[in-house]
Amino acid sequence: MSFEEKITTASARNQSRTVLALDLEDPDPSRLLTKSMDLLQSVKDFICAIKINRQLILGLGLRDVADSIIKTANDLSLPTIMDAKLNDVGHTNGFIARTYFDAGFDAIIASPIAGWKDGLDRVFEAAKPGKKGVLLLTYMSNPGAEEFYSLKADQMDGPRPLFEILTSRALEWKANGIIVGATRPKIISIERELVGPDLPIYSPGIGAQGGDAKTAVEAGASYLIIGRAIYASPDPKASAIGLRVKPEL
Ligand code: 3DU
Repeated sequence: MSFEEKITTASARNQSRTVLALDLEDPDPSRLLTKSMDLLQSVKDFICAIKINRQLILGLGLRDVADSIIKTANDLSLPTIMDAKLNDVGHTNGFIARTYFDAGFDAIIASPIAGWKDGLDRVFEAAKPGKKGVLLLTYMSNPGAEEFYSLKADQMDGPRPLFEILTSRALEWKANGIIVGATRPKIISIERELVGPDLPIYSPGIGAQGGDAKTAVEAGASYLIIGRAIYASPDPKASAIGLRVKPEL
């Protein structure tokens, strides 16, 4: 099954658009692993995918993440996304992407800023054989993101904001999704208009960063990336249920 088939199936099964950001912290690796696995077990029926970033890889090591979290996710039929925010030249991008895919990740997040030639091309090449997904960051959720993503750049048809150019490239390069902060519902609507109805938009920044789940979906988000609003809640399971936005909305 491709990454897209896996996430669509899990989303329909669990009636959820939530991608759990498993960003727990603990200086003790064995406690970190236990906390992560416990959290996963408590919310598994209310999410459609798991996103892991370098924070957890640094704490546990790739092998342990693969043997525990990715294995459990596979058993639960939940796809895993590696938030590598890849942004390098081709050969290291390719190596890093292949290493994560070989460890079992179903998709990877990259920044489109490196451009195609000898940059992003290698990430897409690495994704092809295993039908893995490539998600591209087109507008971040933090306040400082405006400094660059909204900058206007001259194009053949006049000046356009950088985020619109990145979004056009994501379509051209056949990315499996784009990432736009939930803190900016207006930008989500503009990007939805640009990409049409089919390309999934993943939206982080719900709760702790001020974004709202329903507003983001109404603006055009397909999936919601949620971390602290679930794992830092006194009752993660109840929060995961409360933040669930059903796929048909
Ligand atoms: O704010 P939260 O705790 O829900 O975490 C959001 C997650 O999404 C976190 O893993 C972060 O690395 C990721 N993310 C953003 O927050 C903002 C972006 O623009 C892209 C990814």
